[in-house]
Amino acid sequence: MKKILLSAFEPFGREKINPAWEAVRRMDGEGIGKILLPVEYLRAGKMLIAEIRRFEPDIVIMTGQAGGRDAITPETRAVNSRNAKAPDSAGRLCLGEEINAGGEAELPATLDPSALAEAISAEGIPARVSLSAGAFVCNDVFYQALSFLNGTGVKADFIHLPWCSEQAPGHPGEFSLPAETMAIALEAAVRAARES
Ligand code: PCA
Repeated sequence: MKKILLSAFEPFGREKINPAWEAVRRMDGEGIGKILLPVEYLRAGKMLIAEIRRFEPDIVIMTGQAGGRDAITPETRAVNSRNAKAPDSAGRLCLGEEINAGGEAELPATLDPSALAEAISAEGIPARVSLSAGAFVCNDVFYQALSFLNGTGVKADFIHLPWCSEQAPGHPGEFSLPAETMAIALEAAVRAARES
């Protein structure tokens, strides 16, 4: 059974929960590892890499909140940039700097995002491939993980999740899904990743 490490983030900004952790914490089963990361540039990626070294997964699926999206969105690539209007949870503001000075401008997901999106859609849950993971902490972790895993054969992708139902009252008119549904989506993604 292929080992899979799932990562998620703590709540950030004004949110009290993060849909990514709400989904990941519901995941169970043989060969599943989980890690909760702080929303901090650099440190979150270092923590994930330390856990990859310890757990030795075959596959890494990172997850994060993308409030306002109307589907579950496996990402196609990470970019070599930190650029967001909001500071991270440690108060660090990055308005355009490279993650790895002189590194590749972008790194492709090594798990096929289309296969993940198809597996989630097959459960009747809205899913589509995303072309941008942004340039905040999610992308930062994604880029660091792909760099670290380059050449190891360990496959990885990042999945962004919409608001979950508990957050919906704070975001009227925006799309949301129950956390249980997001967990079903992640289970489908895990199965597809193991088959790939
Ligand atoms: N979403 C943010 C960072 C943490 C999270 O869950 C992002 O998309 O970068």
